[in-house]
Amino acid sequence: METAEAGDPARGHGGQMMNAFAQSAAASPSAWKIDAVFLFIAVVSLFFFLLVEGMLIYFAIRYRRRKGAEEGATSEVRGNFILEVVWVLVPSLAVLAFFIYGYVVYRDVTTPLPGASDINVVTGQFVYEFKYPDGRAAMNELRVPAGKPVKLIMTSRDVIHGFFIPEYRIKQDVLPGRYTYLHLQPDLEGTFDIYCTQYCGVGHSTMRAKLIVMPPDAYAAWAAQGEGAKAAMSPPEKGKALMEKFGCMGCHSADGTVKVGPSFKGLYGRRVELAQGPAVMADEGYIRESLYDPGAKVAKGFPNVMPTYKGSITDDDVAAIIAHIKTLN
Ligand code: HEC
Ligand SMILES: [Cu+2]
Repeated sequence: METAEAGDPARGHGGQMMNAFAQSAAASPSAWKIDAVFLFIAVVSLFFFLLVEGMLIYFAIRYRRRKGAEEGATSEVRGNFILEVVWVLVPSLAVLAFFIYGYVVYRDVTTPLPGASDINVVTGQFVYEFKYPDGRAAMNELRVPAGKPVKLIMTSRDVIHGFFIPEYRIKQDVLPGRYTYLHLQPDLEGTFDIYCTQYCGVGHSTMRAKLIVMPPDAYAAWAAQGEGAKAAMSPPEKGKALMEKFGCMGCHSADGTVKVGPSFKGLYGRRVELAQGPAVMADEGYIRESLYDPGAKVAKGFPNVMPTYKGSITDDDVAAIIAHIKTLN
């Protein structure tokens, strides 16, 4: 397998542009998909630019005022129905094609990849913290095995940050108080830059991280070696302990039994019918909201009696609780 190094001097120069396109295309499918939309829009726009400007210049020269020419020697054109229909229809169709193609690719790169492993990302001024399901954690270094899709579940503990992997052409804001996602398909081994794209304070320009795509066996060795360094409890274990401590299991169950509230068994990813309004998907954002603002979306058929845990359960602990609920599927 090929490898890439971020900041490689052979890339990024104008003459190497096609090379850089090829390199990114190999890095992740999202890169060539987004490049293809960009190139399509650029080529169609270039065609119309040359057509319109070319005709402008041609007519300006062809029909310029000549010395000694009689006034009114040029025929007076008052309109042309067919031409007008064509110049309204053709650009409209082109713009519609940009929209449809762009939307299809957008939907594609924002759809979860089958078999992806979850990694939690917490941003803060001015660092990225990566948390793996088994309890490993790392600052500013996201290590993943090549060829295996990854789902990043991101939130911020202070202000809005960005998460941009230029090589993959994908970017997502990271917000305090809610979860946003990025779906990675790391195909090419190597090191790639991650940048913050929101002006988040004085240290913004130093807010960078590295995506390190490793050969699967080297990744496994790295993960095993991190075993000793990781926290005493993995997030799901911590989540389970917290839920016992906060008395959640008095109203909820892990085995499908309905008590005062719904069971957590199979909750994650399920469609939840609500007492008010349409059904929602039980994702990270829904579970978090259930804890902080339980009355906002009340599950159908249940009383609105769950207390709020805002102020008593931190964002880190919410992530652990979510991790535990996921294990009950
Ligand atoms: C006093 C009983 C009670 C306690 C304690 C309680 N809940 Fe709830 N919970 C409910 C009820 C009733 C509902 C359904 C109504 C609603 O959506 O608000 C619910 C809904 C939920 C939902 C949405 C489930 C779904 O199927 O839509 C989640 C997630 C949740 N609770 C998590 C927790 C967690 C985690 C704790 C502990 C930190 C907890 N609850 C403590 C009663 C409780
Ligand atoms: Cu930032």
